[in-house]
Amino acid sequence: MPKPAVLLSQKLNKFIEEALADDYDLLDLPEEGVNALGARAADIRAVIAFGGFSAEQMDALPNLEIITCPGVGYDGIDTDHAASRGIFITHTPNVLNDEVADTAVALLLNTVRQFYFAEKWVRDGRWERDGAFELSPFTLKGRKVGLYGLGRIGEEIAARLEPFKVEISYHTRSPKKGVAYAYHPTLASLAEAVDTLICIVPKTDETHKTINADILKALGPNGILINVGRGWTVDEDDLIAALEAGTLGGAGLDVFYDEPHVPEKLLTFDTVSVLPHVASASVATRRAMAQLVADNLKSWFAEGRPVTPVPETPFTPKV
Ligand code: NAP
Ligand code: 8YV
Repeated sequence: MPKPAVLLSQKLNKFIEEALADDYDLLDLPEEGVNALGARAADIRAVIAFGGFSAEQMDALPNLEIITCPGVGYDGIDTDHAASRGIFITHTPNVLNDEVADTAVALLLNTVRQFYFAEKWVRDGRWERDGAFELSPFTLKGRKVGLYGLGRIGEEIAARLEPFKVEISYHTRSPKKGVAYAYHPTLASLAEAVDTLICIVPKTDETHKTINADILKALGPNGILINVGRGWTVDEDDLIAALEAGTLGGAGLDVFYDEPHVPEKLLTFDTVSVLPHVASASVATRRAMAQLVADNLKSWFAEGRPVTPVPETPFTPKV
């Protein structure tokens, strides 16, 4: 029995190849794209893709059965087209919740207390040379934190924030059962009620640039925006304008609109903390994500059922 051929559409998680090497015939996506696979295109039964896989790419692979996304966000993978072709999509929910929630809290503290700049002060020898670092203009104490998104990761962020004694509320499309935090039916009403907004919603048509000038202004001059969801959700021009005008206090960002590009202007504010999309990027968590990719493929090829399919491709057993 030949090993199933699996196409790696990009190299993001180095543990994936390690987890799949023994059981699959692994192929790299040619730089010229799927059409350059030639005769091998017909062999491919699975694709590993993060950040997108189009209908056109799927159609170049006539025997494609499953696309496994090594991340929880599977935006850019054409779910409708996959469903119409009977192609399953899987992702890696839950195994990264803790890491991403930890990062959100770290980013929040870094932003309000300017710890990056404080550490740089020491490393640059300025403590000894120039004296004490400046007082941070913001504090976490007494903040009202609004979560835009209260799913798997949002809930973990909220749980971590409880001991900080901040007031927590949230906005999602529908109220979450069994949750005591105050619910806001719109993002605008959440932003009016809080001074700190944490974004952890997926990239969808509905969430495009929803964090705009009005939302940022509502957070106010003491306001802080934290984004660990997708850069897609924030209007970066509006964010820069709000920071420049002082209508928003600061921002902590792990994700950007056009990664890896980060608008240069954002880097000029010492009330902005930036990370290169590393919320899940620890060895332990990336290994767990790679293992879940492998588990999905194993279960699919052995039993015809993936472990963690996305909701748009509801599970129907192959056998
Ligand atoms: P999840 O469990 O599906 O939660 C998504 C939450 O967003 C839910 O509470 C959902 O509630 C809400 N939501 C969805 N669409 C909305 C809308 N239009 N308006 C308001 N709320 C909306 O997903 P998750 O596992 O927590 O992950 C969330 C996202 O985080 C991922 O999709 C990914 O993009 C991002 N992420 C980023 C990193 C990183 O490295 N920075 C790592 C992991 C995940 P309702 O359905 O009730 O609206
Ligand atoms: C990673 C993510 O950057 O899971 C997501 O949606 O954005 C992050 O965990 C991604 O999985 C890269 O492998």
